[in-house]
Amino acid sequence: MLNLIIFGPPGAGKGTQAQKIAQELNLIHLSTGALLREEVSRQTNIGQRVQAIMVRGELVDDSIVDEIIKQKIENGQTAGFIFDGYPRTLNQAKNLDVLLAAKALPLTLNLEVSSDELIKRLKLRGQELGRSDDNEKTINNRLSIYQQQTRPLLDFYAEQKRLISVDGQGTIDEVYQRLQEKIKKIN
Ligand code: B4P
Repeated sequence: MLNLIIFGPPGAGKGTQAQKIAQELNLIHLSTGALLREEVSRQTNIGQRVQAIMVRGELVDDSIVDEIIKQKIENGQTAGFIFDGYPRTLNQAKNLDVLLAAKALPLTLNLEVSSDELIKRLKLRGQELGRSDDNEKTINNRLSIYQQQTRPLLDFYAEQKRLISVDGQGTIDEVYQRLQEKIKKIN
């Protein structure tokens, strides 16, 4: 079994690259952002609780995302998972290791992209898709929350030699090719 985490700040290309990797390696792609947006659009109990938090660009409670991921892992018959947007806190990272301990601990693929490029991509997506969290104020909030709460996970994975970093700038295909080269060495 191969379990991967695609990691990086908002706008780094996690969702974009995770889809391609999942298709090629036949992995289940789990995006907590997409799963939460689905809860919001269906106006479930969870959706109603997280809607305002997501619009502000803040992190949803660990307990909510941990439970969503737990259920997906338990129900998924697969060669492996690619986690996209999860984990985002140290508690989430530890929870994921517990859930996967009996299977295979995940390796982390980290996309490195400059702040200027991140802001450019997210603003463009805001104009094209109208996502409520892709406006200037929320983008800045998401980037600073990433620095404070999510980026420290890089040390957690590096210390355990489970971190692979890749240049996330360039075209989508160029980045994908860099990721493929790294993944070939794991397999
Ligand atoms: P996400 O959906 O994960 O939002 P994201 O960080 O912006 O990543 P996304 O995958 O969508 O964008 P990507 O970088 O691929 O989370 C949204 C919200 O949900 C969070 O703010 C939070 O509130 C909540 N949430 C989710 N998970 C959570 C968790 N675990 N704990 C707590 N809360 C959680 O792409 C961005 C854009 O760049 C796209 O338009 C893409 O087309 C473009 N792009 C990609 N690669 C490119 C390239 N190489 N060149 C040019 N453009 C590129």
